[in-house]
Amino acid sequence: MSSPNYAQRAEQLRQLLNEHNHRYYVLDDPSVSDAEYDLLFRELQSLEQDYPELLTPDSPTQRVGAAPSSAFAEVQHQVPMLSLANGFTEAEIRSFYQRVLKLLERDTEQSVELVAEPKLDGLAISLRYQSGRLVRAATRGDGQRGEEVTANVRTIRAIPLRLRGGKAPDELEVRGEVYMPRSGFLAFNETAEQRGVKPLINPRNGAAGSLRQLDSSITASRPLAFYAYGLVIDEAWLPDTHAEVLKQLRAWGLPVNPLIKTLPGVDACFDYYAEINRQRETLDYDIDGVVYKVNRLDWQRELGFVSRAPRWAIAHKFAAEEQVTTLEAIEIQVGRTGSLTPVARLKPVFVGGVTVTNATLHNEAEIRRKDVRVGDQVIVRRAGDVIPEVVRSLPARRTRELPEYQMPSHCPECGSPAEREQDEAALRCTGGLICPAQRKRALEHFAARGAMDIEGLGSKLIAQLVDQKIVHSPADLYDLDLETLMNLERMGEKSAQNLLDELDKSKNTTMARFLYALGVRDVGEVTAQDLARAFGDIQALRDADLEKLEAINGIGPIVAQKVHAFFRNDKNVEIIAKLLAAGIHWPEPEQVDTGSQPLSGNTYVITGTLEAFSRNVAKQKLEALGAKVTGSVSSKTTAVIAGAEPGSKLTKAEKLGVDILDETGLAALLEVK
Ligand code: 5U1
Repeated sequence: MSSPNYAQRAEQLRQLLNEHNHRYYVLDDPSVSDAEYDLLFRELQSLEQDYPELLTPDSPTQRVGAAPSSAFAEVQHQVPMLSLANGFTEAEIRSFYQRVLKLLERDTEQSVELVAEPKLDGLAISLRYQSGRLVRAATRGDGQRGEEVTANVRTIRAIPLRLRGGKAPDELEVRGEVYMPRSGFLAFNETAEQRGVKPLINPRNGAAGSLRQLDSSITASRPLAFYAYGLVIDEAWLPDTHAEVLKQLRAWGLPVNPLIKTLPGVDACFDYYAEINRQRETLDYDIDGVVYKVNRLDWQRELGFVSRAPRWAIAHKFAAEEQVTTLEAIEIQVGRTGSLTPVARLKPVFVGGVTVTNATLHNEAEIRRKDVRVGDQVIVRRAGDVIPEVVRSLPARRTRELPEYQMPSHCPECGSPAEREQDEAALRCTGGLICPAQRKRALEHFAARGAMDIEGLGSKLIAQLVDQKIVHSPADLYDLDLETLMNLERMGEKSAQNLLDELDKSKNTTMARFLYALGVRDVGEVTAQDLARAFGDIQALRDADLEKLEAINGIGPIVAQKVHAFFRNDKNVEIIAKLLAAGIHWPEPEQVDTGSQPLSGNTYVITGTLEAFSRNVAKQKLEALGAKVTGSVSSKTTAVIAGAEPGSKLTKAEKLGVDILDETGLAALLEVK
């Protein structure tokens, strides 16, 4: 063959192999045997070896993996990877649907079409395609930032390296689940021992472990597959419904689960759920429930999100796995904010794919309600990744009288009295930071991944630092030196130096991470981001009064109160000052939206249908001017904006004497700029 002919043959082989992959993974309709596929594959491989100029990055031969990398780079998701709210019962799903109807201001008799999908127990992944080519793959991570696993994902044959159909926009991200088929998992484990490799624990662990290999040739040897379920794309490209998105993904050559179905409303969900549950054992992949999504994308946008979960979707989970075991003891765990949580120490039992030895008992009221006593036979439940819990005891199996469990009157760690705060189920240690357990938990939280991300500062090391009275507060961490660290157990010079380097590295952070790391009660990662975005610097946040805090999107009165109190505590202020003096810093804020904007401090509620734009767009416009837009009317609401056919919010506003604006009023408001 002449050289142009070799080029032609290589292109032909690439197309043939891609076609066979597509038929096998996407259409589930292979047209050649594995041996025939291998023959074509080897022909292309040998051509590329002889004529390296023929090799293209998206050649099917390039799925075999590359040289080991030393670590995964962190990537920021341009659009966060969301999680899903869960429901277990029919009532919970109906209440999700009622909420959707209410937020969309539709009558209870009207319906909203839903798309129902099996919920895979795999690993969420985001695939970026540029000009139709796979350029980046990232894990979900904390939803905001994940790990770059492109080299590994390229080895998964179900994922096209090049989109089919030629009609894709320049930039798009596909969201979906990487999973290990059960058949692949079983086949891998069957020969694992004789190949001298460790068997995989379960398909989910197998998928996660395979994707996190530094050597992608190991990933290539693992049986992984993929189903796409979402798309991040410029809005102009989007069709009207989620069902059409899935159709488009399929047309681009991405595998989409064939069991996905569009349903007319909530009633059909339960038949779908029962049917998928019936099929569950016969599927070649693990699922832990089904997902329902509002089909219309404009309604999805209107419904928006709470925290990190969309209001337009819910996971309907299958009943968790349960087992019976013996409760050997109840121990008390002291949390970061002093909460005393009873923990069951159990005779080891295998539930939901893992061995469980501890399970939460939540609080004293739950122990009474479940009638759980030390020595009892108890039912333990584990659902997905959730912490195992004791469901109830089996009193009929008691062979002797067992005493009721009494919660301690004092903290088992520091001896301070335990108290119950008003309206709270949890008992709390009143020792504050005198309590070594609270101090340890606070330091663990400070060092955690979503917070200051100090690698190497784990709970064992923190325990030593606190017990030896070397570290009292997070600020003391930045005073540590090589000599002090080297005197600790299991600490050589290299690990000590690594920790100092990590501490140094952690000083370059973001305000949101820093705020989250401080461990203010009820301030999770999302709230910390809201606060950071609104204030931009610590001094402005410290100076904020309750009213200003409550005016921030996402901050309610309870959280505002906690934040306010935290910054009025001298000890906290002193620790923050010391941390900042140690060199903790973050980039200058890009945009500060409090106080300085025309509608700052104002709260609006929108009801009914607006003519000029959707409620969601109106909300965005108001927020851009510094206003807060909420879903319920109170005496603090500045005004209710009422469009056509307003809902009960208008009646409530009238009752409370809250101002009411029509669309003209809204237009005037938006012109205040
Ligand atoms: N099938 C399916 N799984 N799953 C998981 N769809 C789906 N959608 C998700 C997640 C977390 O999230 C979107 C609703 C944002």
